[in-house]
Amino acid sequence: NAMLSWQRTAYHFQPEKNWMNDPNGPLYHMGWYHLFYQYNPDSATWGNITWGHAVSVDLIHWLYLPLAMVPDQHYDRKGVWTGSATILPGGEIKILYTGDDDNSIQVQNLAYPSNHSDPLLLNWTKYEANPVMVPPEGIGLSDFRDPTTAWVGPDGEWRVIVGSKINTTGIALVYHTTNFTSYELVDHVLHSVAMTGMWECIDFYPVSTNSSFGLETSMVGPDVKHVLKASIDDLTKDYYAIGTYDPVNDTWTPDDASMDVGIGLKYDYGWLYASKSFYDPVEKRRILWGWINETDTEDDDFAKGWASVQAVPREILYDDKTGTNILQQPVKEIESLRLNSTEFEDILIEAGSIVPLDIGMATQLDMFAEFEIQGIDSFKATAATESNITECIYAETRTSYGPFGLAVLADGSLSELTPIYFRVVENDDGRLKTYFCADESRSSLAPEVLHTVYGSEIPVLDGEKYTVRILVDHSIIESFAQGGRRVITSRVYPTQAIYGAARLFLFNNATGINVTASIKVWELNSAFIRPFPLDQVEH
Ligand code: DQQ
Repeated sequence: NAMLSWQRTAYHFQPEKNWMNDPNGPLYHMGWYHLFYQYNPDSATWGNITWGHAVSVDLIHWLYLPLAMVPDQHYDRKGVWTGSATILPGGEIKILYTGDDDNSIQVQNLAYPSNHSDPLLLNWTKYEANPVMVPPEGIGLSDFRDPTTAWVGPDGEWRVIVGSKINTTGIALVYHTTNFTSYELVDHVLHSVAMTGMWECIDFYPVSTNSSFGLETSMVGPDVKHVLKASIDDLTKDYYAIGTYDPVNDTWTPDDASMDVGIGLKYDYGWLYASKSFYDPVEKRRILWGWINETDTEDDDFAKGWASVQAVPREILYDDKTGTNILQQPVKEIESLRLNSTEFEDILIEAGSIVPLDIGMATQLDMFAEFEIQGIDSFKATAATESNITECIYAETRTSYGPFGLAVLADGSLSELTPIYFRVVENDDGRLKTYFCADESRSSLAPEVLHTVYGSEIPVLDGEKYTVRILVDHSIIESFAQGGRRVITSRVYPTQAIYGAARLFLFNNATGINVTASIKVWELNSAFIRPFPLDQVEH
């Protein structure tokens, strides 16, 4: 349906057509970044799941390759589900993935490249004696999936985690292996959290507390903490916590039990699910992939002929300023798409005003904005306490200190707009706290798509301005506040704010304060995402 073609993105990874979900087995090999993904080659809805495959030299421009794995064995006939890659010290690649078998039992399978010296890794061999793990006693036959990247422990054995649940408690089962073909279940879980339900797509990795490099998955040490992430099936959200890993006993303890996995922080307060990270040995960084699911209807997806995109890959770091969260930033390579830029300095946005920014094309943007509240100290004494208006509200709701921020993918008459904003609230003790929000209630005139307000409280430290980096790509808005302490991905479906009609505005809906903003906006080029010309090259 050409009527919906403007929703296609220009620099996000998505297949040419049909359905995609989780990113799988990201890895770097012989000059190429490889991305695999859950893919239905036949339709724009979930089903018949295979592993799609694409490669890139820079994480931005992608070449589609033939399907890497299809459901063709008794142990994966109902679907080649999510899995991860492990690169052994000698460079050998092992993939563990979940197969939905002939009897709809979830089992873990091993696969490896048929030819390691092929940079494109075109052909994959499934291990002849698959499956290598079956649901252990006490685990539901359909509650056992998504093996992680393996890491090696102090005893030289490899560890792999598989997500599951027992009743309503989400759990991470740990297995040991020395050869990737036989596995021993550890007699206790790595971690569990009551009432969080099935844990899908677990990710477990170290972060450095004293450097700005990412860490290889097996790294442990004094300046290392470990992030545990679970995709909470019941909520369709990726939750993480920072904690300490004991590599001898294979247990992990969150720094703050009240912010444990599934009840504390989310990677993304909008739409991002089933994410997976990998270590990039070239740039010594940890990169996160995540699936941005649709929030329109299945009929809309059939009309478009495709569903879902992958988020722009993000670099992950520990936030040593707060010590309580990770930071996520789009990989630096995205900057190679920047075209002309426009800069606005110290723009006054008076209480109750909206300021258009004359930037030309506004459907493919990268921007960085800083906001400062004017005279907050003198105002504070008289402001009414509004902390009972919780969290994120409609952007047009006026309160003492906001909302203020940017309205993106807006049309000139503001019939459609997506406000990305901050809102400051005075606590009972007189201290300020900040919310970071995205209001999708007016993103689209289409009635059938989701219209929700998302967001979270966000740490803003003494002396910091309110800062946000925003990427806009036709129907996706990814917003990273305070250096990536909180992220919101908005999946929006404008019908008016499209092509040349899309605009960008600053706004301040506070009743009591003026705000100044400085903002730099870059137009972004489109990325090349197309089939690999396999017939034209030798590989
Ligand atoms: N998607 C896969 C599963 C995983 C789920 C199936 C998460 O392996 O648990 O497509 O989105």
